[in-house]
Amino acid sequence: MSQQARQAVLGVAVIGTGRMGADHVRRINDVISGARVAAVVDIDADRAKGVAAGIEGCVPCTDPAAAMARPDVDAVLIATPGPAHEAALLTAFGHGLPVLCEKPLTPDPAAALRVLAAEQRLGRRLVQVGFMRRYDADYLRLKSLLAQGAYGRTLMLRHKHRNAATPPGFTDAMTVHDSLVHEIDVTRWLLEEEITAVRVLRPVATGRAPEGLSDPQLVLFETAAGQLADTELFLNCGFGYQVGCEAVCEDGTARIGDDHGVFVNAAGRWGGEITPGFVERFEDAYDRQVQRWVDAARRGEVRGPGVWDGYAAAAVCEAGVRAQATGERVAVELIERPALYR
Ligand code: ISE
Repeated sequence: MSQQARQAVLGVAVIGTGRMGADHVRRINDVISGARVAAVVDIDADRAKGVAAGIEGCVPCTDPAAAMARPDVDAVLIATPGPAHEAALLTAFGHGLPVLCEKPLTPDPAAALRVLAAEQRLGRRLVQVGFMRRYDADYLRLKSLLAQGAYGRTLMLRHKHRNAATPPGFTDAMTVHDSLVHEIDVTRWLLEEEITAVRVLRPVATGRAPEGLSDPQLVLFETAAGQLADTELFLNCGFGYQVGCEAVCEDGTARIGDDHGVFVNAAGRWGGEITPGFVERFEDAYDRQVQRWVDAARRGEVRGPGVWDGYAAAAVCEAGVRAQATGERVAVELIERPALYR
């Protein structure tokens, strides 16, 4: 990117216009500053045209490579399903474009390692991975408390991750790759330690879970420093969206994620509303994530969770899926962290 382009509005190609892709197009267009949607890509040409319509100067494409080759494209936001990420990332690397890649970086560690090797060959970081909880105000507060050692050393994390219902076709492996992956990232980020082993326990399934899906599940991570982090993963709880975390430290505990919306007293009762879904719960975090990415890209920098974090998450997911299938404690295998990511 030239110095001139750095100061100008960033032209973004959004690859994939499904639920998250379309939401990011809206965000870049209506919410954040310093960027415009220069191109949208979808294998469904009509869908791409529909999303591009009404956005000044936005070109609809069906081929990611064609969009990335456009002279008005300065950066790429990848929001296709995970298996398509590797090819799009490598194409972006070929053009030297900064990327915001929705999670997962890749579905498996072998593909993540190929991306890691390609980025190392470039010798600089180009990718921010869409682990949006790192931009959520509550998680940021908890991170800062733990980093300051406000309550002494952190011994355990107790996560809860509840969704009202899973979308059709959701599998046991997806409970790890799509949902638990957030606790994997947040655990590594909050504790600044790698996860070394995973165990998964499966109690009797809720009647709300589709046939064959293990729900709820209780997951236990061990870290390199000997801390434990457990997660209640309950993806068909029926009543709404609840994500939270309690850090158990030597001199106290700190908890985030209780709903803090409007509190009502009426008709002899008190109460409030439960957030319906992750788009609403993490709206501000998504906005902040994309704004930070745009700001950094305009300065010619890449910040935030990167390819190493995406690779480490994929390695823990692989262990998690094996732990689910075997009921055993499964050790996580990681390569040594390369200098680019230290
Ligand atoms: C979804 O893909 C997300 O990223 C949400 O944050 C998570 O709560 C949900 O379980 C996933 O399916």
